[in-house]
Amino acid sequence: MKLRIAIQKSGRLSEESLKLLKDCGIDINNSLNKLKAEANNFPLEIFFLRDDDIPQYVEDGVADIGIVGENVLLEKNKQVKTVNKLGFGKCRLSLALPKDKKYKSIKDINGLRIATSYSNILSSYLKKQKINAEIHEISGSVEIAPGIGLADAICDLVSSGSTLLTNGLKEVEVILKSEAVLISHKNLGKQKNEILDKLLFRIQSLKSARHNKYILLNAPDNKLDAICKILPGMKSPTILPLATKGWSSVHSVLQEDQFWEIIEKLKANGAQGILVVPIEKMIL
Ligand code: PRT
Ligand code: ZN
Repeated sequence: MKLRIAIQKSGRLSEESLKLLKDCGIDINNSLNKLKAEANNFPLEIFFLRDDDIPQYVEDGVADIGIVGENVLLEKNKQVKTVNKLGFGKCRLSLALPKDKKYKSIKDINGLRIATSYSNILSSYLKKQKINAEIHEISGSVEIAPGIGLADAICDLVSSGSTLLTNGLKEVEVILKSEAVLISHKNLGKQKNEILDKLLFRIQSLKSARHNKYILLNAPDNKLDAICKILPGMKSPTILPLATKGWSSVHSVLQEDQFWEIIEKLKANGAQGILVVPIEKMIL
């Protein structure tokens, strides 16, 4: 029994999707082959598809799981389960206007023609906001629509904002924040669920590792109590005596979001020689 995963064939999510599998220790055969590949050391088959098709394939059960942007998932509105957010492919779906057009509130969108590839998401957003606008669905190069007179505004994905800038547009509302997610067919069955659980366990270890750092520091023994109170650690910090009498080395794990705050407190409490190293995998 093999689990079949659909990932984007070539595009913004391809490299990171393959890297995720690789970081999970999954070795993929001939990924250069256009449509399909197999893992050597994990019961996984990989299908390379256009991102737009992935939700449908997973709904139909042609693929068991898939990696796709939340933007595509929401737009396609297929019956699939979202299993996990993956932390890459981050972007937002936004409304943008020509930069010299006045904008105070969403009401200014009333009556405009908006070009987008996301007509479903946009129309439900406009409905919720009680805005009446005309949606022009186009499949690509949305950002040029106002310049050529096709539309007055656009609704498109933004990450750095440079595409908007070079096309003389400004972002006025964020409709959706998106990142890549792992989706699955609604009823995988026992055996496939077991394989998926194995994969999820590995993904979770990578995600925990990404959010944590390993920290090593030296401290005088009389400051150890204070320092241990500052350090959260997975259980409690490891303390090893140094060759220099009266000093110890303290090892622990820190979460990235509290990182600087804790480092400052540690320094203030006599910690020296602080080293911070990335963690590759973290099994909780
Ligand atoms: O061929 P296929 O259909 O598979 O690929 P695609 O061309 O439809 O998709 P692709 O590869 O462009 O994007 C795949 C997914 O990456 C999207 O569905 C999003 O979930 C995610 N993603 C993240 C982005 C961006 N960032 C992004 N910046 N997708 C597209 N863009 C485009 C945007 O459309 C605009 O043209 O990049 C431009 C804006 O970028 P900035 O940096 O200039 O703001
Ligand atoms: Zn696409």
